[in-house]
Amino acid sequence: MREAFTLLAFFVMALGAPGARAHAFLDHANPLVGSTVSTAPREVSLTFTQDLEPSFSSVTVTDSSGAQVSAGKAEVSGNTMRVGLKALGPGSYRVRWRALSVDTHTTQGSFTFRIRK
Ligand SMILES: [Cu+2]
Repeated sequence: MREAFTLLAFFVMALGAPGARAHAFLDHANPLVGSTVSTAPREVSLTFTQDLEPSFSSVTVTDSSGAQVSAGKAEVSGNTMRVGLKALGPGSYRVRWRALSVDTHTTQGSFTFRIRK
């Protein structure tokens, strides 16, 4: 019984701890982070661990020369953010994202993917 109470107290603390699971981190991406794909993707889509605030979340994609290849504005829906891409050739591309989660914390990061020749 004593153990059960200790365990319960631990769970309550874990659930109540602010910030413990509170930031929007990148959960997964398509194309996958660091991947090499053989077909040029038409969009990049990012899924986060928390819902995003659309007005302050963004994603841009650049080629190896730094030129922007994302087309238009990022579209946010729930915990997913996507952006269209121009027609891409073989090469390395960098995705940079910035996310404001509904708990008002900002996170940002970047990763690359490659399109095979
Ligand atoms: Cu947070």
